[in-house]
Amino acid sequence: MRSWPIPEVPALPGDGVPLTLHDTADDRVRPVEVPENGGSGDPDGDAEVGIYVCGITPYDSTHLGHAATYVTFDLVVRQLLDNGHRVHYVQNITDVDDPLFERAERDGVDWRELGEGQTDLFRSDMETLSVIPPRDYVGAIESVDEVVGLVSSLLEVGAAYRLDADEFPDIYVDHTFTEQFGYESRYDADTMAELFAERGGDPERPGKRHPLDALVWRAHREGEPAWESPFGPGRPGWHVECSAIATNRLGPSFAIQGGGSDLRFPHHEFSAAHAEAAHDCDRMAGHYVHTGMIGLDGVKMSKSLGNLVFVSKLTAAGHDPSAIRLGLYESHYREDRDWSQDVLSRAEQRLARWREAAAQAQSRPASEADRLVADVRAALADDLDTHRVLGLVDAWCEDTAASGSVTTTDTTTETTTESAGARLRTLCSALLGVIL
Ligand code: 5CA
Ligand code: ZN
Repeated sequence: MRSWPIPEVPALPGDGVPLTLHDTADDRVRPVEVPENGGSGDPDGDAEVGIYVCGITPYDSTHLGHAATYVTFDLVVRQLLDNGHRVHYVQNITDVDDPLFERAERDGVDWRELGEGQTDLFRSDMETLSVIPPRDYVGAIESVDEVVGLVSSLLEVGAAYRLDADEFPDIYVDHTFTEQFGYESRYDADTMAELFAERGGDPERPGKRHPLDALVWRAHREGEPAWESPFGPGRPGWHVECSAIATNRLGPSFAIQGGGSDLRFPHHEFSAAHAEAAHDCDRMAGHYVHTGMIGLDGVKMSKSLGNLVFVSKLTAAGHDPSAIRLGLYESHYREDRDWSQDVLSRAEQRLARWREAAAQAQSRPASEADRLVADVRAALADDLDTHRVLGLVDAWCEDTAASGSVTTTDTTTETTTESAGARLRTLCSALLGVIL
């Protein structure tokens, strides 16, 4: 599926700082594993850093929670590019799923049209926010064959089984097939059982080997879309969609699997387990990275409460996309955090101050920004510490404002294309996606 245009990402002089990120599975911050020749431009593609981020289910897009998650992984991509790595970024669109059908039914629209329209809106919001697009942007509809292939492999190795006795011969995966099941989320059995039931699982379904086994192929029901397969007409389960799309493009194991913390369990646990069972590998992703949930004025932003703030509404009202980014950078990406009018106002004031400082520093040598560039790189490399980044740039801008009236005696700066102001703009654009 087409994604959206690539924003301009200027090259920042100097050396990048290797990225460390928190991994949910190990519960610690550690270096992102990069293939040995990751920066060598090896044309066979082996040397790329593989990233898979779970994409939207296309309705109610793009709210600030979605934006926060995709902007976070955009920082990851920018940071890896700054280190000279080649990145293979893959993202899906869950354009076949129950919540989408339910919303289409409620609104009296066709589910395909709803999905396409909302995916279009998402693309334009990502473009507005200067988010670097995935190289592969893949819908569930267009990857049904891939899921069929993976389900076939799961049946072949004996990990999957069908409910033969049932009216609907759905296919499930025995979650005990891989010994490492549970390593990704690290939840105990009770928590897993609770979250599985809460987040789309069907523990009570008769005929399953274990309550926790997850559906990978849902046999056709009247009124539901279906595709042909060797195991009869039906449609893909949710978790296996991401296993198939990710591993078919990035291989059985790759650097980063990302998404919001609501996907820590069951979604990422099962996506990994299905892939590991089919490919006989120990660990699908080197890092499982999860963003905190965005709330609105103290209440979790949720589709059911309808307390959603949409990117497109904010930008239509004249709010600058760079201010939206700065608002999201106020707190650490792993924290559950609030969006509010105050956050946006503070971000708009900050953006204005940074722009003013960039203009004032136009007549100063670029070397005056060297320290700032190094410090910002280090803060981002430290598990994306955007809060620290804002403090660093704020302080630099304050210093610039305080000494703004002093005119430089260095006449060469007048003719240099790179001034401290230009360097600040390059820094913000390249690493933060913020346009000054
Ligand atoms: N299609 C699936 C993933 S395969 C899905 O979860 N879709 S979604 O539309 O519900 O969410 C898209 C992404 O935004 C997911 O990574 C999800 O974790 C993240 N997300 C959803 N709500 C929030 C929120 N309030 N705050 C932060 N991230 C959120
Ligand atoms: Zn997913």
